Amino acid sequence: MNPQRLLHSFMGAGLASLLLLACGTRTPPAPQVSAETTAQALRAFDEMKFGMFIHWGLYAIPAGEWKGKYVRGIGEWIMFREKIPVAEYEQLAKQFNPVNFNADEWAQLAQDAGMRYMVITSKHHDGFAMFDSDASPYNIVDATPYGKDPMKALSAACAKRGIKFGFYYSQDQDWHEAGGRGNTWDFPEERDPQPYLEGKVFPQVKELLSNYGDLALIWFDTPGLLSEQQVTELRNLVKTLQPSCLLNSRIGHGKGDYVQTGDNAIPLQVYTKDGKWEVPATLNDTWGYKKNDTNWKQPRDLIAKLADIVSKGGNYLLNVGPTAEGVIPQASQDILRTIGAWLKVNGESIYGTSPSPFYLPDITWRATVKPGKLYLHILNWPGTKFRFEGLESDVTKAYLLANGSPVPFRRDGVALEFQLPPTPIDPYDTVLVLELADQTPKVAAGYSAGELPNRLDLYAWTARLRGEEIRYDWETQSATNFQRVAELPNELGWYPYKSLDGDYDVEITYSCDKSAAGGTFRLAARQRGVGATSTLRHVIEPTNGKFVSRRLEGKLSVRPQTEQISLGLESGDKSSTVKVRKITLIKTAS
Ligand code: FHN
Repeated sequence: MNPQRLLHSFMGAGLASLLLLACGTRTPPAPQVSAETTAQALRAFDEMKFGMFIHWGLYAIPAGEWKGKYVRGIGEWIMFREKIPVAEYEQLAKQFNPVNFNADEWAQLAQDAGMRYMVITSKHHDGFAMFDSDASPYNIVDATPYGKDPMKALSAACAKRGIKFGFYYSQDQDWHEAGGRGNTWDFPEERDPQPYLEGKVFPQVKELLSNYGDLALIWFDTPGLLSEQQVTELRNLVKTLQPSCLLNSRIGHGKGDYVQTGDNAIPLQVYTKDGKWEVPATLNDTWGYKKNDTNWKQPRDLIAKLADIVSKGGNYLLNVGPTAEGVIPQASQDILRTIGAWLKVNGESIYGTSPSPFYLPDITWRATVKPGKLYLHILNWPGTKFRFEGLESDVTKAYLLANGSPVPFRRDGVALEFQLPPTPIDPYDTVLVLELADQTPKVAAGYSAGELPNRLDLYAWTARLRGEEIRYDWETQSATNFQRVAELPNELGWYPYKSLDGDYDVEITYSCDKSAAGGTFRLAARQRGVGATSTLRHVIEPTNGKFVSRRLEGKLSVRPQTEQISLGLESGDKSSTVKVRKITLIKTAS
């Protein structure tokens, strides 16, 4: 055992850190990282577009069930939700033996899926290190019968395939430590994060940056209450060891290199004002493995979301939750390989592209760009006539990317009318390529990504589905099953990212039969840390199963600081089967 590990086993993180500090192992001062180093790393990150997120840890053993009881919510939060004492949760380590873990299989799956980078939980909020750590004996090598470091094998397997590698690390929340945030059932006393940072976080982050080759990024999470100085120290540590390693915005205090959206939260429209961004997203309703969660998103939805995100300027980091035996669930594998098959044919329209220069009016299409080319991703087939408005550049050629077959078209002012086949040639996303006379598409006035119209449709498909019961139906293009569940209600959430500022009239388009009418929609603009800042209500009427649009009473006030516009039911499960297609925000002169 090395001296640091020895110190920890005798003294615990706090005391050991004081001693190590005194011995001079403190993090060095701000490193000089040239702007070009970061810019280059960001360009490489931007080009990759699609990555694999992996949540793997001790929580895969209970897999969503504790003492025979189903535990709601995301699987990796089971310790917190059930307030499991450290002494009890720690026992899971003695059972953790992922004998079926095969790093090459995981990396190969990422490659088959067309994912260009991988980010895996090195330590989640439960505090357990999934790598060999001298900083804490609570790690996979020292505390489990498995006794090996899977991260070594995984980083090597990714490097072999040219897949960029990065670590997730929960820096502030750590339910295993008194100085970590979150565990108030074992540690009710006031917390001092500094000894925990010095004794566990800084040394572990140093290990991650020293022992696993070049890291594309470190993915911090839930920054919480760390001070600006503490976060700066963390950033400096990373940049000193690997200047080109990117940091996500969840490091806190604006110290990240790129922006993270909320979980499963896709910006409403093209979003470029805050630099590069990424959407972390689940394949079902959990990050860590839950044995009963089979609510898998379907390839059509995921491929369309990939096109949607890339079209808006982001990267898609899509999660898998392996079992305690080390296996990625077969359903996840099948879905990912289907996405990979689509990317094999259509990858040209995703990797290395720029976002749509057009505002996105509905959910028929999304656009991506390369010099001299515009890719139109047709997500909802419009039939044989497809009218696309707003392109001024001359189109020299139009064809389907999948088979090269030419697509006839004619111009009508700033509109192009394409003659499409009656049915899509790809069940998920048929890409129409336009070769342009200009390197960069010229966009007609009123159609550019920065110019939102006075009537703005927010479709259910572009919303985050919150809760375990709510579902999206492609046939009717609507969301349904808004169950009222204490704590975790089912809702739709839209994320404007500073694109809206004003008081809006609102229409809601929904359908509802007699038996389900009578509940109340609640539409709210919410601000982080504040809650609802503006709320409108509407009593649900019977519509005989037809979609109707109804104006809500009052105006919804949305400001740049509004994080989310959410729609749920205020009362009465009886309306849970209402189908919501969209809300429309109508800007009125003030
Ligand atoms: O609390 C975590 C959660 O468990 C998961 O890791 C996600 C992934 O983005 N991040 C936090 C919540 O935002």
